[in-house]
Amino acid sequence: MVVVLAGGVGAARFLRGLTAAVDPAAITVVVNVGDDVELHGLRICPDLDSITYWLTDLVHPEQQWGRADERFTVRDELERLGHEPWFTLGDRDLALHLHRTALLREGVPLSTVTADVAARHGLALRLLPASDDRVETRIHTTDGRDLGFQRWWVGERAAPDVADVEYRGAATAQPAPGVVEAIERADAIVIAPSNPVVSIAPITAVPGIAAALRSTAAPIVGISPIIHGRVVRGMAHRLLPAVGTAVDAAAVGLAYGARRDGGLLDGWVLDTADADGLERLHAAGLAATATATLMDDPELARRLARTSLELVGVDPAAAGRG
Ligand code: FO1
Repeated sequence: MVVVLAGGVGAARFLRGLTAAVDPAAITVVVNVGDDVELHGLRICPDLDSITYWLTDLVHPEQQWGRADERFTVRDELERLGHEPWFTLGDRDLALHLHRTALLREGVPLSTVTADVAARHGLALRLLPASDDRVETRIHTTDGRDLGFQRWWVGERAAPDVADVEYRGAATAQPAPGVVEAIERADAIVIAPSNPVVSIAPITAVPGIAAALRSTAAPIVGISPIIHGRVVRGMAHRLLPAVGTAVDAAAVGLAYGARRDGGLLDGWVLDTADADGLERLHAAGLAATATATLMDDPELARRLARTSLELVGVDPAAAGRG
């Protein structure tokens, strides 16, 4: 069984490759909930939804979030009712938020709601939110404001400089049911090429998850979300400096750290453009390789998934039987 720690879009592309290399029934994805936002009384889970829409070919292909073939009649009416449309919710997407929020209001845990939605979309792999508790990524800006992640990223286009990032609620959050067991039983754990600061860190900030990652016998391999000093998508370059990490593929791997030094990783995968970083990674006790990490097509993503598992001695076929 393969466990993947995942955020949104970068992870979804990788997962499309992983499901071609490993039986989806043997994949558990632990998904970030720090991006979640409450709007119009609805709980919106961008990372869970992006992965679901991507893997079921429902995602809006250019945006890579939200639904394709979408209409915005509700958004337009809300605007007439005085609601500023800073966060675009299409009609089809809204149906999911209404469905999820109604179940949450009845006391159904987010993990159960997620399993329900995944089943209705015919997802073969298992999606788990990192926690059923609220973990909220807050951006503290250098001009003294405390912004919800979406307000900073979407509302202000990531313009305000970042002083630091807070994962509010993480310290007391419990891993969602199944997360610790999946990590303990895994044949391999993959840190997807997601944003280290706002996608992966809110997951590992949950104490029970960090402890399970430290104690599991499964090897842990990550893929750099940075290629040649640049993010593939999103805004990690605006956040890494705020947490003291250079916008550099090897630096991110070293920031996650080698397990022998109490860090997270056994292996780190760089893009061929960053092969000069391999030496630093080996010196830190990490297995490391450089390969094509830009997942422009499913075949490249499949090869990347295989290379990542093989780097830490895991045969994708065997992992698929776990
Ligand atoms: N991103 C935007 O840049 N603008 C939006 O209006 C927007 C709306 C939105 C609605 C639902 C959803 O699931 C995602 C949405 N996103 C939007 C993307 C979102 O900010 C990102 O997917 C993640 O939170 C960052 O990875």
